[in-house]
Amino acid sequence: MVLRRSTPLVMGVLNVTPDSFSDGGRYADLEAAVAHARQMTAEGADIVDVGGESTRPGAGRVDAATESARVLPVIRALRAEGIAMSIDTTRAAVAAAALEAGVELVNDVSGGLADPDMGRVVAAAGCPWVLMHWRGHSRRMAELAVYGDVVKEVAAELIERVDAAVAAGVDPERIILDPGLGFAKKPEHTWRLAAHLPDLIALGHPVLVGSSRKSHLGRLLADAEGHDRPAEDREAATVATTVLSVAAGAWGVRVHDVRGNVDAIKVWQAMKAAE
Ligand code: PMM
Repeated sequence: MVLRRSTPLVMGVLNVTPDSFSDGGRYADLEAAVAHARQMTAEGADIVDVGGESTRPGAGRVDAATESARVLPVIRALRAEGIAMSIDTTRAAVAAAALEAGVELVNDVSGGLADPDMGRVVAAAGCPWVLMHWRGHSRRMAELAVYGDVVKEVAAELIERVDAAVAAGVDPERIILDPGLGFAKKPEHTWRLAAHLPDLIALGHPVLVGSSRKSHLGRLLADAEGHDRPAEDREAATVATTVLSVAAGAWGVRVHDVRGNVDAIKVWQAMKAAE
């Protein structure tokens, strides 16, 4: 995986958890997980993001042994097929085991806050590290969604995480930022961050955007009775956010349905090429 890219990166989500909010349970067994990763790769995913702990708002935690037991067999199987992978974890021990088993990037939704050892593990591996904006574990997320100016605060908190990563020995050239849409954010915060993506890109690092199927889309597309649109029915809206993100300069997008998003990026590229 190259960090300096001419085309946006597409990260395909592979949640090996029984309870993720949008695809929970579907890829919990090894065969199904491997088949889904193969399919995402065939559809154009540049990297498959393997996660063993749900970050669904309100979700409880699993222990490190359970998390490792979920992801490592999948990582080993995908490694054997030459599929590029990231590990979606906040735990240094899980990241270290996943790196050892063949992942090439650490995707840490806590931006290094959840585990003080993460910086050391990433620095030792010399791998890229996605630092996502985060204020606390899923159980407490809702009460932490309090901002004056969300864009300024997220930018400042991300810079703090970059400084901590660099202090731990991580190469700044290998740090990717992520606004953490939906994490300790109400829909209005998420929309504001999405609208101000260039302010985060201006911090000087590649920016990854995870908008796929998130609750701000469910709320936007609520039915006449006020029920949010279910997660699996937010695909067209997700694709729209992908186009808007890459047009605003995002380095990559993290998505569940790879095909539609890859198609959309191709449309945007064709337009760009014809300018
Ligand atoms: N969102 C989720 C999980 N991991 N990682 C990054 N870098 N950015 C995100 O926005 C993000 C993430 C939650 O979504 P899921 O339960 O569908 O995986």
